[in-house]
Amino acid sequence: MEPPNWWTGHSLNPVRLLIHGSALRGATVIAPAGLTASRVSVNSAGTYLFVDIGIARNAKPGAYPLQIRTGEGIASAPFRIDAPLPSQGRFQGFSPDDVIYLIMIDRFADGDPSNDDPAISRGLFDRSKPRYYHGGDLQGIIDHLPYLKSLGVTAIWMTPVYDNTNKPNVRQAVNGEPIADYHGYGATDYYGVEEHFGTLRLLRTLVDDAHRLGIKVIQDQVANHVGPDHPWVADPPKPTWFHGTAAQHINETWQIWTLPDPHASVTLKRDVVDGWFVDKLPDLNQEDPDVAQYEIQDALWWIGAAGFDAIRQDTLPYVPRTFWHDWSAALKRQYPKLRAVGEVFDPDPAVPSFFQRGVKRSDGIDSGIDSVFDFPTFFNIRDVFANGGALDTVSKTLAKDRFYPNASVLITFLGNHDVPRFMHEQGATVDRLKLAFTFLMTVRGTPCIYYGDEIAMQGGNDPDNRHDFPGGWKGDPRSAFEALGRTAQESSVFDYVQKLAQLRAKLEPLRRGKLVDLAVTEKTWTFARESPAGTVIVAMNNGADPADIAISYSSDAFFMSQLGVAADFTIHAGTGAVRLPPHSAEIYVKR
Ligand SMILES: [Ca+2]
Ligand SMILES: [Ca+2]
Ligand SMILES: [Ca+2]
Repeated sequence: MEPPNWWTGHSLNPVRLLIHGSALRGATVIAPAGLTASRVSVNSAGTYLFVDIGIARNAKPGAYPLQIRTGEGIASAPFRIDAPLPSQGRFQGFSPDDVIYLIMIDRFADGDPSNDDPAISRGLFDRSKPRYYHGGDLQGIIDHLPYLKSLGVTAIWMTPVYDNTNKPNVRQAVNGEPIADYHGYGATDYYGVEEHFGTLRLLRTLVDDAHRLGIKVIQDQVANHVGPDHPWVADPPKPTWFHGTAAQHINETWQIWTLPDPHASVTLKRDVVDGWFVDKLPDLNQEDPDVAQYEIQDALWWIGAAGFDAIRQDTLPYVPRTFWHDWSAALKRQYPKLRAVGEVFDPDPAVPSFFQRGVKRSDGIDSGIDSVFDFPTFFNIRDVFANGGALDTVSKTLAKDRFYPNASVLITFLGNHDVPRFMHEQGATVDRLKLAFTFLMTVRGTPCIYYGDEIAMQGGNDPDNRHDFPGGWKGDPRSAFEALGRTAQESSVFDYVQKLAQLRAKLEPLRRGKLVDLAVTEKTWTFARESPAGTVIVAMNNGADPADIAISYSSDAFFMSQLGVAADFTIHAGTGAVRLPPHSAEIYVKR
């Protein structure tokens, strides 16, 4: 029964249930008092039944079992109406006031060794294998919320909690070796919590505990595709449920730049939207209204069931924009403050900007999606700060903020679970990582920290970029969650990021101020963040030598340094000067 429950007073009513069973052909549905059943349809295999359930305005929370009748007999299907979770302190969205922290659940901390190798999915746990479960779970995150709080994190984004396959994933075997879907991106049950991670009840505890500490929780959702082992693949609820079948489908081309391209053919665009991701992941057909409604309800259900504040949508461009428009509208109708951010993996601002809400694009559609990840500046961060590229590359990308309906809400980041870690770059050093963090925490947007980057963790391509956080497992030789357990290098980066987060929290212009470029060269950059609350100036030296940087500013003023890297300075007759060590930055507050 999907969903297993719905809520009183919900904006989506009736709710369309999908019931899985056998011999359902010709079935009728009888609803108890308080509910009405209509629009019944059954697939030709008799294995799936859709029914619209209307909930009376005065219906009370409780059990409302449905009767399913055919000529062969009667079955009872459990269904529940619940009172909604109080909205106070939930469904809060996110904004540039936040600092987000991305957690790969399986790799962060093992708070409950009893779920490491559950009976139902025995054999997928092996810490020596980088593509197997390692034991990290929801309890591990709960246990380390105080660590995140102390770092200055105000929102966590966890990789998906959906139940993934209980068997080795042979279709995505690497070098002939099956893998485990420990990452969560291959749902086999859109209404279940992965048993390696915990339960729905524990998920709600995590969200509530985080909220008590002033930390929001962003759910990672995947509407584009399911895992290869989803039962729908062998037995679809409708013939049009997926784009094609496992045997016959389009292979996804990844050419998402064709979607805003005025010259791309219908076929090119269709291959992006209808293709199976990596040729393996069954692609849902959101143009079928039953699929669209199923997925909209599923999104609403997780928010309502767990009390999440926001959604991160995986593989956003691979889903029709009409769907995102309807999906966003349905979520906002029920949760007006909820926010969604989409993954649009492209270095050219012309592509991610196409997917942000606020304007009807060439296809006549406003996606409704609040924000997108800032992949263009991510690529710049690597080129410029890790590898010594010209600093004005960044300014030139920021100049393209004009493409976005609202660039101030983009999610900025210097690493995530799909790319090698910053410290893996050829030119990376701790100083350069700190400089990249300074950029992240001082430019426009909402910064997102990938777990472990705050202690300069190493790692190349997936899965090498997903090592276990040191100290997250019983028996680990040391814990980087504790100051005393960190190496000197880890402490140096952690303390610096913590300081940046404190400054960002304290200095409103760093979060909400207008970004004003003052001067940029190949090696140095100065910019201001200006808001009614004040002015902050950031100066950067990306060179290998100390740099004397002239700062032009409109009025005479005294600027105090905040990081202790360089001295204070004064603006006289429109100019001042600072001296910065190699690969360093300073933040100045106007007094
Ligand atoms: Ca565990
Ligand atoms: Ca599972
Ligand atoms: Ca698709």
